[in-house]
Amino acid sequence: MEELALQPGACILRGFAHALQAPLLDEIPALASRAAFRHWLTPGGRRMSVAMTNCGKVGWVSDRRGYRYCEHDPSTQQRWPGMPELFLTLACSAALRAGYPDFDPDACLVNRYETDTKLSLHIDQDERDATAPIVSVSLGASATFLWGGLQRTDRTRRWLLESGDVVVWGGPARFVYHGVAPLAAAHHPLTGSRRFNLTFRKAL
Ligand code: MD3
Ligand code: FE
Repeated sequence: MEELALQPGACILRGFAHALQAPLLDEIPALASRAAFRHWLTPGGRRMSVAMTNCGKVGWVSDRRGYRYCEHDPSTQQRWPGMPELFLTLACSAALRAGYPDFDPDACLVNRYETDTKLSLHIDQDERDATAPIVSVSLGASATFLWGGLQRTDRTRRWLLESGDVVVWGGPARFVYHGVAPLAAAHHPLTGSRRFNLTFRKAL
């Protein structure tokens, strides 16, 4: 397995989840049947093109009031589905491999991309514990990941993320601007034209 240091604190574990692609994807329909994918509104009132759901103790939500983590799904008032054991094991083993032996994620954001779906440049700053890393797992169609600097205006580099790639971001890389370029039309044997991304966070 190839391990690439993007910058201090960030590394790509290429193919780290290669053998788990199908079992990880198999968990998603059961999660989505309890907490459906939806397009959140940004605080500015725009509908996000990425469809999202969550599992774990808390889930990331967005509406006109802002971004935050909630224990309940606002569309059903139910708790989010629990994090599947396989998700947790994978996230913790990737974090360990990247130098974070004590990762204890309580939130997993599940992102779904279709052709042309994008995620604009942003930083993840709604989590309480800035010392915990974020672990991201790419599944299905490949995407061009945009990775910038600590300022929104810093130049961005592009990186192709393929199914089974895992990225761990922490330390000095924790608050870098990042995003995803519009998804190209593609065909993946397990997901068709779709891409899924799991991001594991310590939110509380
Ligand atoms: C760098 N997701 O959910 S994963 C997100 O592919 C998000 O769905 C993208 O950005 C996706 O917030 C990118 C890679 C990633 C995730 C979190 C990060 C990179 C990060 C947090 C800090 C720095
Ligand atoms: Fe992000």
